[in-house]
Amino acid sequence: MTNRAALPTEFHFSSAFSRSAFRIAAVMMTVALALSAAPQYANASTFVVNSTADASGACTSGPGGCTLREAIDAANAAPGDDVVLVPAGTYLLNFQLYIASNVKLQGSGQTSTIIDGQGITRVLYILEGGGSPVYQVSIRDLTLRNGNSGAALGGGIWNGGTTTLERVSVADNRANSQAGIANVFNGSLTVIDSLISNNDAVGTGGAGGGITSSGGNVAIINSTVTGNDAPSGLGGGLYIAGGSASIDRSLISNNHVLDRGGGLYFTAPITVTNTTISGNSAQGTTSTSVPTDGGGGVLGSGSATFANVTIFNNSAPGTKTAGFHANPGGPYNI
Ligand SMILES: [Ca+2]
Repeated sequence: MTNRAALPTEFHFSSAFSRSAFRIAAVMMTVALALSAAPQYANASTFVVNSTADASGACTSGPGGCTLREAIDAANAAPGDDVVLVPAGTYLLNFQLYIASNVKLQGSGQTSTIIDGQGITRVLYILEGGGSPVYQVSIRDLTLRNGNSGAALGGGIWNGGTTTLERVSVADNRANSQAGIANVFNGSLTVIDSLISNNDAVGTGGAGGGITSSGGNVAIINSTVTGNDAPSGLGGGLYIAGGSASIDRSLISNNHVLDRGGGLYFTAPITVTNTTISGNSAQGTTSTSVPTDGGGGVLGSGSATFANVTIFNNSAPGTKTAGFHANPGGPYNI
């Protein structure tokens, strides 16, 4: 028996016709599998980034022919829902990337695909749709870091779309206010298996170090929000000011704020479950007229449900509340 006969290709094709038929069937099967795996991108074009440079122009398939900016611009221009594949590399931006399309941005891993604003520009702007979210955006397996939007909101991400982050790091971004991610208008944000770290809202009165929402729903699932800072304002880790929010199976730790709500500050409805809030701190500087104010871990007002939440080792000075402080406005189910 020959090696060939022993291979698992023993279909014993008797003619060129049957081999062609098999190939066609195989291609159809591959297409069907691809479509079933990503039905929301069924009409997708795929743009493959092959340069770490930051340049604008046509996205072409030759060596160095498609930068990240060119791939996203191509996806914005192409009809249908598109995929941008971003291989391992550090992508230094000179200006923010602008998403105005349904797009899936797929990196190769949080530690290998790095998109870096160099401290001079916001990293990602996801266009709002005049008050309603129009773009479906999925970002997976990459890091967005070192953004700086200055006086504008959202040093890492300005989100006006319906956006999901999965296995994404949003780290070391700056803005005067709302440093890591600003969820705005009717934008909605889902954060899964991700890390929001060391983002700083550095302006006077700046609020929201990690994630801020004045928009639609924010859902944080199995993620970590840590080391974020609003050194002169409210809401070091998370600032939920509009819409609604849910936090599940997550860790909010070691965030800091000058004023109130070191880990979490909320004035909109929120549900927190199966989550640990620890090591956060608030100085409570503007709350001297309310001696128990502060909220090193959490400070909020409005409807809230906390279930199976561990709040420990947070701090605030003097008589101010270290762990959880709720202003009138509940009810609270904690
Ligand atoms: Ca498109």
